[in-house]
Amino acid sequence: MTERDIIGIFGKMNSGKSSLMNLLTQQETSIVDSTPGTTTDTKIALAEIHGLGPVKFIDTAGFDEQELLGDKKREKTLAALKESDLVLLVIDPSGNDFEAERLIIFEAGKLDKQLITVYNLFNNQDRIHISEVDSSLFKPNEYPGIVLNALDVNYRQELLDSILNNYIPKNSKVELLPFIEQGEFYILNIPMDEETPSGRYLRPQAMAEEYITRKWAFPVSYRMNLTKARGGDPSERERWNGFVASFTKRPKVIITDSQAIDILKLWTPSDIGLTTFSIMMINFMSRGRLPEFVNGIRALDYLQPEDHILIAEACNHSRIKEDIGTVQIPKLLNKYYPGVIIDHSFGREFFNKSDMSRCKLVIHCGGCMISNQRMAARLHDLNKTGIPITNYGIFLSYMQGEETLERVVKPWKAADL
Ligand SMILES: Nc1nc2c(ncn2[C@@H]2O[C@H](COP(=O)(O)OP(=O)(O)O)[C@@H](O)[C@H]2O)c(=O)[nH]1
Ligand code: SF4
Ligand SMILES: [Mg+2]
Repeated sequence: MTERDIIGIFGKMNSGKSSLMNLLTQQETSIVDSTPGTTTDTKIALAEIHGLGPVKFIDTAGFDEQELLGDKKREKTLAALKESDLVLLVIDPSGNDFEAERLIIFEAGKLDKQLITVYNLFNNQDRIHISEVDSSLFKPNEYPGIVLNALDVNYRQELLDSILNNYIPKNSKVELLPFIEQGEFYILNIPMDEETPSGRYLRPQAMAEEYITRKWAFPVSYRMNLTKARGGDPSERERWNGFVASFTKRPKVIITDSQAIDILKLWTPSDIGLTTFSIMMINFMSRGRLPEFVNGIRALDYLQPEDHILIAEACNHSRIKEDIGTVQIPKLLNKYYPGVIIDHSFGREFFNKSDMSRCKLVIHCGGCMISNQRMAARLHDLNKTGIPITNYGIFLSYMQGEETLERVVKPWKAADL
């Protein structure tokens, strides 16, 4: 059974939330009244949106109602916000106090919610206030929006289109490894050093192992000794060769830590596919937008000294000695693109820290710790500003040459991504 997408309607009292709910459901499911606070509770309507599927609408109490502070109503409204996959924020632009809206935006942001602003015009003249209100509440292009009159049924289709065009449904999951075939072997190359936390795999490694097993295929892990491999110690090469030769059925694809790509481009037999955990993760977190990240790498060919590059990590994990984002990638950039200026962003910060107008390329981590929504928002912002984005795995592969890049992308192309 597919789960219903939950669309919550939020805003100040009398902003037109219940009217919007009625517009969406075309029924009198909510009580609409001009006496403040009529929607004493959250109201629910189940509906089917053509092109989206089954949805649950939640009409909520005004965020600014006096009694909301600290009482059950407030809890209910916050619970509705938590539950919502999409927040419709209804704003009457004629007002002069937007604290309630600010609070909703803040809470929705904390929860990584998708949000669409709905400016509800009680009066056509109110239109002139929209841009001022909008710039006081949001960063440019932060969220998509629509302007309408909630009582006018002619806006119904426009509103539905805005939802269909902007909302990423929760059921549109992509496959983690779309090329996995039942009954086949897959090698997970997991180099470990003293600093690798014990007792668990990293999230992408654990996800890959679980996914392959679930697909009735066989994940087999190899702990590569990178120091020995890079140092030319023949014992590591022999151990690897022995491992690969031990399969009675050839493994289909090797999924490696991106850091080991320099070794695996040389050590992977030509009949076995090769890709990296970081590439797998960025495709999954961006819901199948790997081609954008692959195209993004071309920006390297046009780099000039003084150009800025942003290395973005989506979480604040503890940094190890030979950290990819802060040590290895900067080293390669400085070597092959002397004079470029490297900026970093960690965790939730992204746009703020470095000056995006100067930025010529973003190199993003696998993004395993952020939500699909936040990743979509990042891509949306970059697309608007025309800044290309690539990824750690793609970058490290490209640094090994065009052929290696082609090779790590091939399993995904074969899966017709
Ligand atoms: N003229 C006009 N009145 C509206 C509009 N939207 C809502 N109203 C009226 O404003 C009042 C409050 O609307 P309601 O939907 O109950 O607001 P809520 O408190 O946010 O749920 C009702 O009398 C609605 O008929 C609109 O776009 N134009
Ligand atoms: S979010 Fe990025 S930096 Fe953090 S663990 Fe995942 S891939 Fe690494
Ligand atoms: Mg209401």
